[in-house]
Amino acid sequence: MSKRFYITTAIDYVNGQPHIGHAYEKIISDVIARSRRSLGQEVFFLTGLDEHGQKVQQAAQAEKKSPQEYCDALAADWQAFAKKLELTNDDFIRTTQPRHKAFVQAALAKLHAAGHFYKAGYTGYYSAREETFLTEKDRRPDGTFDPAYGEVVELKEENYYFKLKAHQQWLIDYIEANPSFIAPDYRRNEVLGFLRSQTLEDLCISRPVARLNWGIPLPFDPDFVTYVWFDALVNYISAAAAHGDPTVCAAIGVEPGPDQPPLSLWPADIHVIGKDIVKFHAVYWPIMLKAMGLPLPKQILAHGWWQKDGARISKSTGNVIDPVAVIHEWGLDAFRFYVLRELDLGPDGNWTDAGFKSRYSAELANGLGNLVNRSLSMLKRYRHGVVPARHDELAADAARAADETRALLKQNQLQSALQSIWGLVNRANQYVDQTAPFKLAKDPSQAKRLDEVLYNLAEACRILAVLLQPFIPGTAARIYAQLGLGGSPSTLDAAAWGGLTPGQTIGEPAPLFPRRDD
Ligand code: ME8
Repeated sequence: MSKRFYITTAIDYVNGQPHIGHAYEKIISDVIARSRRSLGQEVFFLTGLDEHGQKVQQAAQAEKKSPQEYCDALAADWQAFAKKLELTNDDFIRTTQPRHKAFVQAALAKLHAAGHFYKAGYTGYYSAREETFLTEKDRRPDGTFDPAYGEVVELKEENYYFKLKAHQQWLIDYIEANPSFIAPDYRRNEVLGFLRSQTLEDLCISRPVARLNWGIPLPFDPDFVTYVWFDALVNYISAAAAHGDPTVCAAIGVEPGPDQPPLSLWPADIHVIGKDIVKFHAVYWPIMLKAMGLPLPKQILAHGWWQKDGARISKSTGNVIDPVAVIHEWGLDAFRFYVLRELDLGPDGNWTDAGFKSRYSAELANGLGNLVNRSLSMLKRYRHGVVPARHDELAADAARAADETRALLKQNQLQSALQSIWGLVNRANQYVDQTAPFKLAKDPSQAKRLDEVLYNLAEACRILAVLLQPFIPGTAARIYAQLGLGGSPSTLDAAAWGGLTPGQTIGEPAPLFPRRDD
């Protein structure tokens, strides 16, 4: 049983509709998953929903629904959204599924039996919005708490705590010894800075049922439910167990799920998450895994946050971007392309409608779209759509783009890979202008030269489809269809020059990204 490349996303809270930030994270993860498949790896891509906790309970109450009814209705929308984005996820986990709940309880029972928890009283401050306890240290200089915490109330209650302190030095050593564990580097440095300067507080892993009952009951004390983050993080391994992962099943002592043959998934290769939840993934999660006797994921990859017109996206100020509306108006691939091309993996991004239209027009309509359309239309017009004899004038340019793309995809450098691919788009468009096939067509003595140019252009289009497949798979399939090739490109190996067979007839050229005046 060979281990699959296992990639996960954050699981989203089901307390509203998906927004650009959710879409972005899932698209990045999908591109990485598709890239790995195109590099020949077996992949398992997991995404899903975080359905427990106070936020969800409150949102359900506001709609006068039971939390489960509320989650079921929204989960259908979110799953439809994943389809709309054409995500190639292999599973979709919901933390209210029996398979997940039973696993969380098994993990809690194991940790409890091994003495990792203790019960203690607490008096202090609590933010319901962030589902987190606050201390005096969290106050701002003027004595108030950040408005992001919402209403902060004073609480006095007993809870179960997970001993974190004892693992602090081990975690520092681990992060230092494994520089690629947290990416990008500046996030790793933030985590190290935090761990070196502050003593870890033990993590409260329960909530009293009297205050919050929408959660997974602690298996060893029915008066408590599991803290939503403890429940949520475990999704990465409960899903692995559900598919029979032997490492996870053995560590927690659960029966493997029904998959035959069972899948080997853990440790995850990449957890893709947003910058706001790095502490949960790079501090709490590694310690939880260590306590459970499991290896750590290979990488926590933290992306930045989108803003709109330079301001935080917020429903109350109205500066939201509805991904479904953008996709409806411009098409899925225009949306996927923009978020991947505009924002490198790490820093924050700024969505502007003008920026979106400008990339659509320059890079998609006038760049890629124009190249494919004029190349194939000329082949149709001048050669009845029959591919001429092989010629290698653009072969070196195509090989460079393919080599660069391959190397960049291995490092999850998605934006740079697109830049490299557009190097070939621009080169091929320039080649059309330099060779002027429309002029060659008027001169019968130039027939051989015209054949050469048309082959180079059609083959460059084919290679672009191969390279673009992980990013804009629908467009890649359309280019293939217009070239008269079946299906869609599957592996990057197909980017070798000369794949187009002379004598073969192409399909019907049609604009990929129609020019828009608005
Ligand atoms: O944090 N730009 O869920 P969530 C980019 N359930 N990314 C954004 C964003 C923005 N404007 N807003 C949110 C949770 N995100 C937990 C995760 S994982 C075990 C549990 C990202 O719905 C955010 O950074 O609040 C996170 O990675 C993801 O969307 C889900 O956020």
